[in-house]
Amino acid sequence: MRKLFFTTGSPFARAVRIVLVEKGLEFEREETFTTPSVEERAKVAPTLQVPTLVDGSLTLWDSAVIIDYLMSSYPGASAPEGMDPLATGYVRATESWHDKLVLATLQTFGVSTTTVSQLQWSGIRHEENGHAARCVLRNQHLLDWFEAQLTGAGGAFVPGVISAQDILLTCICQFIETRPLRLSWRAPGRPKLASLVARMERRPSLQQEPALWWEPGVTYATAAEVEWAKHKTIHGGPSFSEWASRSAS
Ligand SMILES: N[C@@H](CCC(=O)N[C@@H](CS)C(=O)NCC(=O)O)C(=O)O
Repeated sequence: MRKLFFTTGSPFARAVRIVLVEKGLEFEREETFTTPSVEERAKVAPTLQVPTLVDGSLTLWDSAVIIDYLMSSYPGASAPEGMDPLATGYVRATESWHDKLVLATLQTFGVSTTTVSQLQWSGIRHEENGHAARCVLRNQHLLDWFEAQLTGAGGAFVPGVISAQDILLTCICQFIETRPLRLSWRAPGRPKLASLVARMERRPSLQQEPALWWEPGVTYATAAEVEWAKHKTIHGGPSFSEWASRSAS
């Protein structure tokens, strides 16, 4: 049986979980809520990071490699009724450099975002730290660039299908939205991005594998964030942005 090692909140792992569901592939969940010891993690990947997929004799880490592997190795499953099918490949043969550039830039967006989150765990708020503040600014430049790459009013990286790029961008945007990071991906100048996320949210695979919230040992929280966290569980409860807008009105 194939097995996925992942941490509950990871947007990278969520993209992999969604591709597994889209492909109709069963998998065993090796999920951790807290950060295991270096020794434990080193058994799973030399990066000390997950997701890692074990499929038969193959062990792969890094979401980009895993998603490429899944999309290239397994036949497509039928799309949910009335919805676009999953793309047949990780990148298009005719647009491979552009598609790879978008995927690499999405990785940078994911790392920039999880860095802000990881620093918060350690009590370092982006408002008070030069590196984290630069990650926040980088994100705004990246989001504008992604908006420019999306095509059609509905917003898609690859017309007519759900691509790995669509999945990754949605996972990172929803990661931002479900946490008290004081970040935003929404802006009036990004209508295609808003359409993409809204469309993806309706897809059964994203609902089956929701954005999960878990941050071990949070030390940074404001009173509002602590109050919000009381209503939040790993598998449910309001996102921070929903909570903040409800409390403001
Ligand atoms: N480039 C990697 C990033 C994976 C990653 O950052 N994983 C985080 C969870 S979101 C992790 O395992 N962090 C633990 C650590 O860095 O020690 C991928 O796409 O899989």
